[in-house]
Amino acid sequence: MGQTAQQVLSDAPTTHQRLRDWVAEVAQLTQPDRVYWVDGSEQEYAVLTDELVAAGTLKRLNPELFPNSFAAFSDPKDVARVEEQTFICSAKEGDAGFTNNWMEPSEMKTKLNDLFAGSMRGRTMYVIPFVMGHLEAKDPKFGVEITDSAYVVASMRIMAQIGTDVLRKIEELDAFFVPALHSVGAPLEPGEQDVPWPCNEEKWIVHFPEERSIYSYGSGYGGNALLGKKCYALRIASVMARDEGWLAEHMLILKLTSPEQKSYYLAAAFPSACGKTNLALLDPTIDGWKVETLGDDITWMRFDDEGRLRAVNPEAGLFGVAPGTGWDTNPNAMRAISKGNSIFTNCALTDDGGVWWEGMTHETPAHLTDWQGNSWTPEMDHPAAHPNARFCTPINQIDMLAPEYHEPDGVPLSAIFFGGRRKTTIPLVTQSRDWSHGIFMGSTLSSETTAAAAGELGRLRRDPMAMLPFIGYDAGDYLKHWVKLSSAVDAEKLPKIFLVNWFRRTPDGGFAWPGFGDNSRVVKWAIERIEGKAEAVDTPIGFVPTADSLDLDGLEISTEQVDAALKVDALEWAEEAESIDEWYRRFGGSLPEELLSELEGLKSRLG
Ligand code: OXD
Ligand code: MN
Repeated sequence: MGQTAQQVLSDAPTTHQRLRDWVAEVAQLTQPDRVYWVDGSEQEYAVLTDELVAAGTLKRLNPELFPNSFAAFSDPKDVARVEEQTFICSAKEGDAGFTNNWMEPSEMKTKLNDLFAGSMRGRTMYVIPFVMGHLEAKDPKFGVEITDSAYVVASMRIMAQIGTDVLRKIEELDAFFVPALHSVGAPLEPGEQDVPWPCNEEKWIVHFPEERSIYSYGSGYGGNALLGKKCYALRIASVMARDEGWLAEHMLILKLTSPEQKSYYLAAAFPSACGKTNLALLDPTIDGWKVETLGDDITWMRFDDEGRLRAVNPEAGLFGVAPGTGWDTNPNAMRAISKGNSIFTNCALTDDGGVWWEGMTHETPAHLTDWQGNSWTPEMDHPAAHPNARFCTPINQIDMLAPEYHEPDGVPLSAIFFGGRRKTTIPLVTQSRDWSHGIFMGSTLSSETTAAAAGELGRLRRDPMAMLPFIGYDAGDYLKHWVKLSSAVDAEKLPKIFLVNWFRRTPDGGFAWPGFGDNSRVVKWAIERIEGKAEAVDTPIGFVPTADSLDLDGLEISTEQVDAALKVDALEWAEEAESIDEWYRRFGGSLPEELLSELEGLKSRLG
């Protein structure tokens, strides 16, 4: 049936002309049965989730185990971000760079127009005003997502501030907003029965950096469909940041307080599914140190008037990888999740109406329903939860949330960590020689691939600043931006940079380092380096801890393990330098000179 453009306009609860026009235009194109403006209220959430339960998309969990929480199960072909189908359609191909897919913008617009034409038929079109970061920020970053998925609306309410308050602020400031259009690409013919997880085999995640717009078609998976997250707060925000003089990064933010009650803030970049949420919610195993969190995935940073780099988390929720998150490994996350108000996707179900995933508890339940709805027992040779199963939980349910999370201007950083998942070569921790060497470390970051993106697992790939799938423009220009932005700042005030690797193996194949809570020992060493207290060996690759300078009190770890964790192996590094050389050649001419000099410096130090 659909609403006419006039009806859509007369029902629009806003005076913001550009928004009115865009909503009417999208409704005209996509032909939904009705248009609904999301107010963000609790009551609305209750109605939407009831509807999703009735439709079979959500299953209400046992409220005694997980209050006000739901499980969703996706189509098995829609479980992760689709990087091959993710595009940066800048006006010039060179501006997208070699790390992105590109198509000529008008050609892509034609394609998208065809795909979105009638794509919401038989469905409701939801309009979600949202803000990334604080509504009271000096320059609040607004977006409006239009989607035909109520699952997306419910999840966006956890991940961002959405609804009427945001809309009023957009009107009051007559503000710019990023238009973000999403459709699962599964129109319903009259009388056609819907499926629990509508989606389309064909998927497109497209960004137009110059006009700062986002189009996502065919997928309901969070990283493809909750458009405030990767699409806006990283890809589009990285372009805004380049133009406006700040940084949008794939980082967590931690607050650390020493036994002497001195506090420090640290941001850390790791590729997807490499333990950012675990580090963000670290439970320290060393006495007297306190950890609080401000964020687990995305950090926006800018230099303040005093030349300090300040960081804010633009998100309101966690969209964490469930497998590997457990009462042993991450009790803080488990406590936050157990408070409820969460949406779980592709986890297994327990017989008493809860969710379970690999690593959640010591003992595997004797019987489960796996993420594909089949009866499951521990003898089976496939995991019960999908390896990229997710929990979506409000951040304010974290007991250890630092009060500064709520400060619009964020916190001044003392340190930045870059980390990857590497079996060899990269020591447990290396302090960079200086800021420029730290950018070099970030630019050469590498990791074995994980289940967060569709594709082969365990393949080594370079992932600059853990931003490979998220840089919204040319990667060389992005690195130039890092170099340029800090060049005018007093070097003393810059955060100290460290490269870390929790995943190195011993010669017999075991993990050299226990990881999780014991990573607090590495953080402590980094803070002591900043304070000028901890010893280090000045190696060709940077400053690596002496075995004595790491606090290993109470830790059961063999000398062989410590040696394997800290080793700088000349042969491995000769290969690494070669591989960095190859990586750098892929940038063509756009790599900053400073980084080429850093590579030359490394090679000459390695001899
Ligand atoms: C995420 C990702 O979901 O990086 O955070 O894929
Ligand atoms: Mn991420």
